[in-house]
Amino acid sequence: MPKAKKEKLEKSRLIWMYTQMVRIREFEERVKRAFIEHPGVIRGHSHLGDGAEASIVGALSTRERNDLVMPSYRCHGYAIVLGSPARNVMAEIFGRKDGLCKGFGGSMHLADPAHHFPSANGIIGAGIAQATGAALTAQVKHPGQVVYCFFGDGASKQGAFFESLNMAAVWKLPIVYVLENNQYQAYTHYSLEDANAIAGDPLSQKAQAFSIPGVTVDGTDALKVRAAVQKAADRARAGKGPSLVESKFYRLSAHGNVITVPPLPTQFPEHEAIGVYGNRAEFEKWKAKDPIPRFRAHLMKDGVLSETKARGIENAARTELDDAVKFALASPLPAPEEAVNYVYA
Ligand SMILES: Cc1ncc(C[n+]2csc(CCOP(=O)(O)OP(=O)(O)O)c2C)c(N)n1
Ligand SMILES: [Mg+2]
Repeated sequence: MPKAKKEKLEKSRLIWMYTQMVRIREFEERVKRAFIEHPGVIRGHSHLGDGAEASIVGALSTRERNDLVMPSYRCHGYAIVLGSPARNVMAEIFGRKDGLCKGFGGSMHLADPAHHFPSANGIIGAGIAQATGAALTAQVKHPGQVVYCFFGDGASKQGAFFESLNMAAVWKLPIVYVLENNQYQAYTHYSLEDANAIAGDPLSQKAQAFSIPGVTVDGTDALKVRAAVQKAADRARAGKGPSLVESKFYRLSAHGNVITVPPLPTQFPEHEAIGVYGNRAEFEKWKAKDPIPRFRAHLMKDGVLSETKARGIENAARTELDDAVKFALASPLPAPEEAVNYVYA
């Protein structure tokens, strides 16, 4: 490819990455706000991906057209990056008729097969087994297709993780396992010293048990995630089997938003106030590494993004997401008689 064309392609990809990161953040901000501005509109839990933007977009930027993506229940960002219209994703979280799954899935069970997103999963670790099954189908029926499987640090303790990685390694399945180490498993810190909750740090060393590549990357740096996941995807596509990429970042919000009736007493007022479970010093340390301003500054330094262009992207995302909320609020709830539709067993 001529140099100029390659550079142009590179530039448009970087701008695409920044745009998607901003869209995820704006989306999640609106979900968080909905719990305050429209209490009761979102039923059940809703888990946000702020802090994960570089990890999500860095990984997904390596995807080829037919590759499948299976995130955990912290899944809003994946859907909108893959192409599901933000207004339908928002309507799904609001449980509305115009939702991605007609209002039957909710925040944790988004699915959009037309956009290569078979389903998310509320059961910790279950998606790892499902994605591994999808990779077996890919190997048998769709040569060249790679499955991207995302799951948390907590999920890497589940039996499904060990069984799936064993099978994928033995059968050399075309799958990339992205372990999203956001440092918390609900309210428990991942580190051995702090909580005695998980053995082995870095968590990527679990790959050694299966003789597959395992690497830990700075998950607040979109380009570092992209490079590691690209290597893993190339390997999978070449028929050499799975890899494990541990992407380490920080959950910038609380574990999940939930409206309970009656409301639970606030057990940790300090943490609730800043939206996370950890202490303020820890939060501030990681907030300083917020992936979005970092990537913005990087692109501006390299001359990829101007202030005007960046503001244009940010304003467009705000307009898109304000519209998504309006659309979701205006959409009706599904009719009660529809409750038994789509029930197969
Ligand atoms: C099998 C199972 N056990 C327990 C839970 C309750 N639970 C919900 S979230 C969570 C923590 C998951 O932590 P992690 O895998 O790190 O994902 P994160 O929320 O940090 O993205 C737990 C234990 C569940 N949903 N499924
Ligand atoms: Mg976690």
